[in-house]
Amino acid sequence: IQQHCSTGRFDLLWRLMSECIPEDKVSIQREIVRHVEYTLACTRLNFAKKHAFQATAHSLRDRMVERFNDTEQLFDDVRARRVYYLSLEFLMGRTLSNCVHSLGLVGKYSEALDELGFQLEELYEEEKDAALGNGGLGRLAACFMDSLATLNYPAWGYGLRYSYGLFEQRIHNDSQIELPDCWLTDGNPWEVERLDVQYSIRFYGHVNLVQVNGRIKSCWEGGDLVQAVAYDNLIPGHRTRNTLNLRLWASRPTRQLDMELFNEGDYQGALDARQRSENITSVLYPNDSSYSGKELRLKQQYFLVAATIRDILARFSKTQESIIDLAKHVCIQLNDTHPALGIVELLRILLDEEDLPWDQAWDITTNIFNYTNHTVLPEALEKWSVSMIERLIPRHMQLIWEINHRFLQLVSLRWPDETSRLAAMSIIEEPGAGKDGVNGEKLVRMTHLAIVGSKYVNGVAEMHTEILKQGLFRVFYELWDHKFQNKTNGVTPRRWLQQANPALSKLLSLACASDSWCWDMSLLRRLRSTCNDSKLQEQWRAVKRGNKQRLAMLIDKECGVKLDLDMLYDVQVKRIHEYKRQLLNVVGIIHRYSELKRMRRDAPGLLAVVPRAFILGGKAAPGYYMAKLVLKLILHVAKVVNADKDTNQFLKVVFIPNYNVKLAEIIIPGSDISQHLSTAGTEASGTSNMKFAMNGCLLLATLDGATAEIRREVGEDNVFIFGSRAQDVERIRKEQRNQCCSWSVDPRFYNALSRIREGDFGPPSQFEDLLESLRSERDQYLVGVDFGSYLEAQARVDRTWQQPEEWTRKSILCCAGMAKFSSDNTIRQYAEDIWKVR
Ligand code: B1N
Repeated sequence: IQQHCSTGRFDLLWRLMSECIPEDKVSIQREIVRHVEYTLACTRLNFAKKHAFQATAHSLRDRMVERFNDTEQLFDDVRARRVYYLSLEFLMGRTLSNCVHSLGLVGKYSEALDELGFQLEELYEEEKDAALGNGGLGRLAACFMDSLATLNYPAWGYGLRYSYGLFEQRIHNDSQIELPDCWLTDGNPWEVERLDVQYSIRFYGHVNLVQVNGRIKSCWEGGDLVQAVAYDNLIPGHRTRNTLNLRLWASRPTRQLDMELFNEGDYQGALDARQRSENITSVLYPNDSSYSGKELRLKQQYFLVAATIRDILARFSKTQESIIDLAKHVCIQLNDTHPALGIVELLRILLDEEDLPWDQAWDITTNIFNYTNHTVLPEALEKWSVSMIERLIPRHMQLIWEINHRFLQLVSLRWPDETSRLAAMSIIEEPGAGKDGVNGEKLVRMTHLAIVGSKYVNGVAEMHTEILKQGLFRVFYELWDHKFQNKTNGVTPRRWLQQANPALSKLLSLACASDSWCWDMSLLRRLRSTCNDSKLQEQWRAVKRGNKQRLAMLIDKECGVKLDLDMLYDVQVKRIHEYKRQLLNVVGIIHRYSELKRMRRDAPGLLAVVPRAFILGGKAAPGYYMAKLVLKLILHVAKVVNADKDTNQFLKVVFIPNYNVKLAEIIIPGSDISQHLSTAGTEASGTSNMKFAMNGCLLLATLDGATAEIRREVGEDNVFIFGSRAQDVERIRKEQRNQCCSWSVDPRFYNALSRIREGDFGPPSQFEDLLESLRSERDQYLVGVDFGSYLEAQARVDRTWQQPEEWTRKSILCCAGMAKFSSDNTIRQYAEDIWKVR
């Protein structure tokens, strides 16, 4: 900078720049009040809580901007190799608490606000969740950003700035209704709008061959242009000045109006076209673990990667390095296949704009991209119709054909006589090859494109990665075993322990004689030696009771149901999906209810039964009929059970509407046990299991996803496991389908179902399709097969609860053994094994 400045100007800038905003109480107050008056244009003598929140947020944003600028300066100076995390979803939740914690300013901001007449904790409640994600996949991206910043990596995230995040769920007439999530109506004090960072993104049009300097080149022209505008969301590291950026793109009408329409006098028509382009980033697709082949979704995906690759290349070009060295300086992680078109987009630019030869362009591209797979469910594997891609991004379809052609040549060299292998590995699925080929359409298999175009491919838990290598991607593993890696998911202990559970955090710091566990969770292992200590146990139970109280208050407010603090709080919160088997839980509740009724009849006196509160929450995708039926059943069962004075003190069922990040932060610390019931082999990892265990909540789970690893870390005796094993599921399914049942389904299962069929929970006709799906020859997810084993596990839970010391011991050991599942650990492994960044 000095080279480009006169000495006087440089000295002045340096002096001004070196002055950081001071961190004392009075300066904090001055900054907040300054924002009230000059940013919000309110009067500083009288402002509402809402304005206090916004001004506080602005003052913190300023501090992050300082740190971010320094961070960028440093990484430019040292020419850091940079990593980019591309995701269609970032489920960030709220920012205020995380921000003051990471800047280490909780105490000072509390004090400063106190004198201004506000409680910091009250201001937390003013903030809406940033819900730009569906569930685990989007929240993982958010946890990763936190760890990347905290571990001082040179990383950026890239995503979309949806105007509407995940819908708001309301319950009306025992059904889910969806309302738009208008999260930006009061503005967003955290983001930095970058009107100077804009790119034109092309859709449709055609590919021409043009001659340039005697060479024939492909040139994509015409069609529609849409502007991508950058919005930066700064990500503070904890206890470090390192501050990263999550850049989200919003679509805007292009600056070029259709002049022809204007000249013809069609003013309205020209403006209508502008209006249409606003739609691309308007709403998040509300599907979790399934995809919809809608053109608008494909547009979102291309829009994200086109703007992002432009932006990455613009930053790279400032380094003055040659484009040939791009892969030395840049690394990209694809969060599932959703941004996989980035591979084709970079290749296109290297070929058509940088004029590199194919082999070189392909070599650079495949050394930059890496792909994380998050699911093996067939309905979630993206396949775009060739004709749709051809129309929307014609040059990319040409390139996909060429990539596939060269790839299949490689395969046939390796296995000359195996044509079936070509069909199995092809990026293109021919009509009839899979059941998706509707109307005889050719489809692009995005998983195959992502594998072929990536340096490394990873699964998100050991078991999931094995299933990829031995099952879904077996043919690719046989070709390229070196490409496949495991990276078990993790969650950030800052948000999920320090911020969500202040009472436990305090106790942990006391018990470990250090508060560094938040950065190094292996310190929590110290608890192992004192898990039987009666004083620690007492404190531990007091903390849990406080957190249960917080949860009980939430439930009273949201559901109008009062829960006794002595009940066992049994929680299942996650997206509603058949494979997650909320049905197993509900049918189990019906069984328990029937048993209670029977016991009441047989012995009207005292009952020696563990009182349980079943607490459920989760959204159903708006078009997912079966999930909505399951929700309806939960609501009906809750209504009947809660109204029954006979059983009331032993059994309550509540459904908390609109489960989201901010509710999770209260629900998880207040849980005694949590249920993770997916049919073995279907849940890639699960991440709420990690959050629950960290907070001293026991797990009742199938051996699926990350559960086996959690069990290994916290000890076999401390997790309640049940159900069929993954390696048996396919065989059992087949036997069930063929009705050659060696699998006798527990009679208690059919008895519970007859309660539904006989109308105990409302008109049974409404649940016909549900009951039908549970007939043994159609029971795809083995609800009936696993039911007996599930009830036995629940009985073990009850017995353990009756021994409070034993329960507390397990609870402590769960928390003590979770170091492996800090996202810090996960991110370090990505950085070392995949990204090779420091
Ligand atoms: O990703 C999480 C895992 O912990 C969960 O087990 C897994 O189910 C989840 C299409 C998905 N897999 N696939 C999706 C989301 C949105 C969409 O449109 C698929 N989500 C997961 C983190 O690894």
